[in-house]
This record gives sequence, structure tokens and C-alpha cells, in this order.
Amino acid sequence: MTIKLCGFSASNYYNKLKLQLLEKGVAFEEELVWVGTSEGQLIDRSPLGKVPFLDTPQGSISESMACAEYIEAVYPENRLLPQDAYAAAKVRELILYSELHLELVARQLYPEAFFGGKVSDEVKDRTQKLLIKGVAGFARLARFSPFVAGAEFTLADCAAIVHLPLVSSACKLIYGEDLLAALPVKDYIRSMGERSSVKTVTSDRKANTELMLAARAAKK
Ligand SMILES: N[C@@H](CCC(=O)N[C@@H](CS)C(=O)NCC(=O)O)C(=O)O
Repeated sequence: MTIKLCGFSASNYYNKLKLQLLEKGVAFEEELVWVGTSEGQLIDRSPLGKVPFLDTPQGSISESMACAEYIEAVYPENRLLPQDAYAAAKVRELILYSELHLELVARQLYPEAFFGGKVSDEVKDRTQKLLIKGVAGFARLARFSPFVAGAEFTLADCAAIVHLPLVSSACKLIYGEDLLAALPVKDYIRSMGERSSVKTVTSDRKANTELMLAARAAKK
């Protein structure tokens, strides 16, 4: 059975799953699907029109966490979720913190930070308060010893590797300050960058980002 990862390589949530598949050594295909285009067909496969989603022999699955859990269940080799229930819950907890309390909050800043748009001062202030709180919570859980959840590379690393640099960059661009600076994120990202899975994802991300920005510029 071959699984198909659908979406585009500039997307951090797409890359979370791509890292998982590469780290597990699972054979997979990729289908380039942009968001905001051919919406009619996209929502049949991903109801909110978001990527990533998976194409499986039984049908599609959206939401990266549901996809990640499916991948772990169907391909048990090179487990990225510990077998122990408590340890696995701690990995899931860290992923939720990095997504719900960091990335999704920082996402409010992306239109201005990365796409030439404007974000109101009110949104910036509210986002800053939420991020300060989110970072404090995340800092209490994250281990960075050497992996984000502890001694083993887990699904939490697949999430942290793709989300943390975006949160840092958005904060630097909007607030002139990296709200993650007190954590060893830079060293962690540098050391994760030596993994071959991360090298692949990074080079595909750069190529796809150029494509995406060129397409946006052509539309204007
Ligand atoms: N909670 C979703 C987030 C996915 C997400 O926000 N993907 C972005 C690309 S990085 C997207 O599809 N944005 C288009 C949209 O929100 O309409 C997941 O974990 O899969």
C-alpha cells in the first residue's frame, strides 16, 4: 500500500507529516495541492480546504494530527510515539502546546510578517500576550535533551522542527524580539538540521516557497 501526502512543501503542517514519513522510512507519494484554488474539489478531500491531507486506500484524512496518528497505527516500524501510554500522552501534549498555544497564535501575525499584508495593533497586542503565556507553558514541558520531548526523536520533534522557527521569525519581524529566545531553540534547530529527513524537507520547502511567492506576485 502506498500512502499519498497531499499539500505543498512550504506548509509547516505538511512538513510535519513529511518528516514523520521520512523518519519512519515509509514509502509515500506526494501530490501538490495548493489551497484557495479548485476549492470545490479540495473540500471533498479536506472539508475546510486546508492542507495537509492524506489519500489512503480507504479515503482521505484531513488534520495533521489525525493523519499522524493514522500513519503511526498503519506503519508501526520506527515508532515516533512511545509505546508507554503516559510517555505517548506527553508527546501529544507537547505537540498540542506547540500548535494550539504557539503556532496557531503566531499565525495571526503571518499576513504582515511574511506576505506583505497588515495586521492591526490590537491583534498584535493580543497575540503577544497569548504568545508570552503559551511560551511559558511550552517551556515547562519542552526538554531539548537532546530532543524536544527527551531522549528519543518523536512526533513532537516533527512538529517542533517545523513550527518553532516560524514562531521565532514572526515574533522577530513584528515585535523586534524573539519570544522563544530564552529556550535553546536555535541550537536545537541547528542540530535537527543535520538529519537527512530535515535536509530534504528544508530544500523542498525553499523550492516550493519560491514557487508560491512567484505565483502570488504574478496574481497582483
Ligand atoms: N490544524 C490543521 C492546520 C493546517 C493548516 O492551517 N494548513 C494551512 C497551510 S500551512 C492551510 O491549509 N491554510 C489554508 C486555509 O486555512 O484556508 C492541521 O493540523 O492540519
